[in-house]
Amino acid sequence: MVILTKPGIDHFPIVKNCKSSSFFNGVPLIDLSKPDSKNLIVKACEEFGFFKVINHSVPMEFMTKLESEAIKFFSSPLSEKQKAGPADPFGYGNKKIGPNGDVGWVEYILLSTNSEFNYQKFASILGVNPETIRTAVNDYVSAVKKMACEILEMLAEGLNIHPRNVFSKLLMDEKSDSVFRLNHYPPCPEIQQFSDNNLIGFGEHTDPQIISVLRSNNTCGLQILLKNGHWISVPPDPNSFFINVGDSLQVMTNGRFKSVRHRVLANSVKSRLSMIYFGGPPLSEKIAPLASLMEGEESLYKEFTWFEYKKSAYKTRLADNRLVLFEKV
Ligand code: GA4
Repeated sequence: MVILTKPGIDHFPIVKNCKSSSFFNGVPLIDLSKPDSKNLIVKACEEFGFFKVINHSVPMEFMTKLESEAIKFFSSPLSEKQKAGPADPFGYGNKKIGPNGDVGWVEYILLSTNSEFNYQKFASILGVNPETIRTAVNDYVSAVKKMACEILEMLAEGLNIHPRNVFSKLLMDEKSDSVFRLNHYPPCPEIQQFSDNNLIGFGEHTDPQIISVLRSNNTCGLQILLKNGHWISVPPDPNSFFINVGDSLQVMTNGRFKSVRHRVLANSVKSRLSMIYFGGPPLSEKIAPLASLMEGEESLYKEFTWFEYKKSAYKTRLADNRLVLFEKV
C-alpha cells in the first residue's frame, strides 16, 4: 500500500488503489439471543478479532437520541466547538488525532466514562447547558457497557474460563479506565474526482483496551485488515454493533485472539457519525495471559500494568504496533 499526500486537501493521508466500494459479506454475525453464540464469538475473535452483534439489549432510542445530540454539537460553529478543545486527550479534537502528529478527515469528542470526571468535565467540554447531551451519553454508555460485559462473559464461557466474569469485572470496576468517543467524518467532495484514491478519516490502528463497541449511522467508511493482508469494507448498519478485540484482550488470551487493525475512509457525499465505547481495565491492573488459557505455554508478553501500556501507547503513532514493545524476545 502506498501512502501519499494529495495537494489540495493539504497534508491529509491518502490510501491508493483501494477498492473501497466492494463490501465484504463475511463479517461474523452474532445473534445474542441464540444459545450457541458463545462458541461463535470465540471463533470470530480468533479469526477476525471483529464481529457484528444483532438482537442486543441496547434500546434504539438511546442510539438515536445520542446521534441527534451529537449532530447538534458537530453542527455548531467551529469557534463554539473549539471551546471544548483541544483534546488533551479528552475534549473536542479536529483533524489532529493523539499527541504525535497523526491527522485525519475527522472531528471528535473524547470523554472518560468515569462518572465523577463526567460531571465536571461535561460542563467545561460541552458548554453551559450540557445536561441533555450528558444524559444521552450516560444512558447510551451504561447500556453499551452492560452489553459489552455480557459479551465478555459469553466469551469466558466459550473459552471455558472460570469465573465467567474474569474479563467483565474489569469493565465493571468503578476504577475501570474506559473511554467514549464520538467521531464525525464530514463529507469531502474534493475526493470524488480521484477514483482510485481514498482520503483517510481515521488512520489504521488497533485499540489498546480490552474490547471496543462501535455504532455508526448508515454511512460506509469502516475497514478492517484481514489476516491475509487485505483491507475489506464493512457494510454500515445503524441497528447493530461492531465489536473489536483490543490489544489487552490479545495479551490476556496469550495471542489466541488478535486485536483487529482497522481504519475509516472519508466519504465524498455523506457524513459519517460513529460512537465508540472502549472498555478498559483499572490503571493498576496487571495485563497478563490468564493461567487457564496457557496449557503449559509460555507467556508471549512481558509483565505490565494497564497504566504502563497506556503511557507507552500515548508515545506511539496511530499505525504503530504498540504491543511489540511488550513482547518477549
Ligand atoms: C486508539 C483507540 C481510541 O480511539 C483512543 C485513541 C487515542 C487518542 O485518540 O487519544 C490514541 C490511539 C487510541 C492509540 C495511540 C495513541 C492514543 C491516539 C494515539 C496516537 C482514545 C485510545 O485509547 O487509543
